[in-house]
Amino acid sequence: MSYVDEVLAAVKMKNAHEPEFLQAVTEVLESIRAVVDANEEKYRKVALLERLVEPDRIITFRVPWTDDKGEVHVQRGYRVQFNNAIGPYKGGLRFHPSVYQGILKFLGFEQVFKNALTTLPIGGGKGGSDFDPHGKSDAEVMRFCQAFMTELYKYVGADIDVPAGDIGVGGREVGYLFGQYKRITNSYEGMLTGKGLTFGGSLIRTQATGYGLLYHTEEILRLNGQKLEGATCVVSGAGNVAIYAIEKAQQLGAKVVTCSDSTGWIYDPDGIDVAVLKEVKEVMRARLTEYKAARPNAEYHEGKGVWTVKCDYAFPCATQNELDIEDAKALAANGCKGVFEGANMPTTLEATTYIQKNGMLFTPGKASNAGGVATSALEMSQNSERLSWSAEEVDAKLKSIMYGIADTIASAAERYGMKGNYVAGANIAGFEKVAEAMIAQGVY
Ligand code: NDP
Ligand code: 2IT
Repeated sequence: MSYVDEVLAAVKMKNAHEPEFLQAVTEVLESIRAVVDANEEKYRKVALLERLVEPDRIITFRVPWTDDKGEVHVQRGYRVQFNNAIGPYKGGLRFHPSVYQGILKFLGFEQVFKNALTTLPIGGGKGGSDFDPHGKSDAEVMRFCQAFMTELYKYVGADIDVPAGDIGVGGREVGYLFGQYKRITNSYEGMLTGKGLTFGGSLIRTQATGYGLLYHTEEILRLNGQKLEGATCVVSGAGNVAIYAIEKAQQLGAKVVTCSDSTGWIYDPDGIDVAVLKEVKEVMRARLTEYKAARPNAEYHEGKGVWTVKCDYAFPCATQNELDIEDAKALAANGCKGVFEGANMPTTLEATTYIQKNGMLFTPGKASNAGGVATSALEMSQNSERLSWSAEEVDAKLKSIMYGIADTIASAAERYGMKGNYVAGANIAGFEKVAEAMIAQGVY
């Protein structure tokens, strides 16, 4: 049996109850087969793959918090410190009722390769809780964040592990988490990113994942003789990534006609009004029915449906496995020419294969959504030198990193005879860097 198949079989046996983690590992190991085969002896000798698929450690803890009525609730908190071969653990915190160890292991594993692709010195980690921020008051969210950090502070630090936001964790939550860390440790350090601009945050971090996704797309389209200008696009999600992806797509001359949240979706034939969307989601924290109320020409539909809308390019920006084989077929039937992942693993393995086989461009989240964590690393640099850079400077660095990632994954795929297979290109390029660092540092 090949080394990849042996390790995959063991991973499947040991993690049978974590389907998302198995999905992420399967995608990576399958696509680095050629590299592993060419270096089998070297990698086997140090059990490289076995170490790569096992997190350095997983911390889980109890998070008790009190609601506004005085009732006490208990949530689970986690931090998965996956791999620090190339820098301190780095990756977001997710607060969502679906969070369990398997989701955070998949996200932490993806983060290792994504962070390697940024070219910046950051390892991979992820954390979060099954806490649901929907419908909670600010005071409840604050008490939850304080309780969460009261345990997490023991394991994080500017040179150890630097969390940030993800689903359900934005500027408000990062602020409360940072405040509690500072209070408990009596120190002021950049141990979190996505901070407010008055206390060490970086300009452009809020926009970075969405903007970065579009810079990346621009470059991939350029390599393939296509362009965004004049294109019709569909976006899913209505959170941090989706909002700034829509904003940048429109700045680059595309028309975005959809967005969605966990209860329904919007089709706006005139193009999504980003100012209205920001008001509904960032200020009111309301449902998309409020968007429809403000834009009578738009349609609101319950449930899922974004991928049935005719488009040139599609950007899944909500959550994992939101684009399945039926959705991929609908996109193909409607003439869609490319899918660029803003979320982490939003496309199922089956849908990814279908998209690639049907001549559409496809880039995986670990490459196309890396702008968020890259800008987090720029925030860490600014914190370390106790300076802050202008928006223009950060945006220029973000753009150059995203163009660079597009070029890197394109050339890695070509090097192994898989031109245009950006999934393979991203996994190979990320893996090569992490593997070299792990081998150089000895068995641990
Ligand atoms: P937000 O919490 O800001 O927004 C998430 C959006 O997706 C919301 O519109 C939410 O709807 C919707 N959503 C979440 N879960 C589901 C679900 N199970 N079914 C349907 N819709 C859902 O998160 P982000 O925008 O930050 O994250 C979106 C994706 O991008 C995630 O996969 C995340 O891991 C990834 N990502 C985020 C980065 C960042 O910097 N924030 C960086 C790189 C990747 P509702 O409001 O109804 O819950
Ligand atoms: O998935 C991701 O890359 C993020 N949620 C951002 C992580 C970060 O540390 O900025």
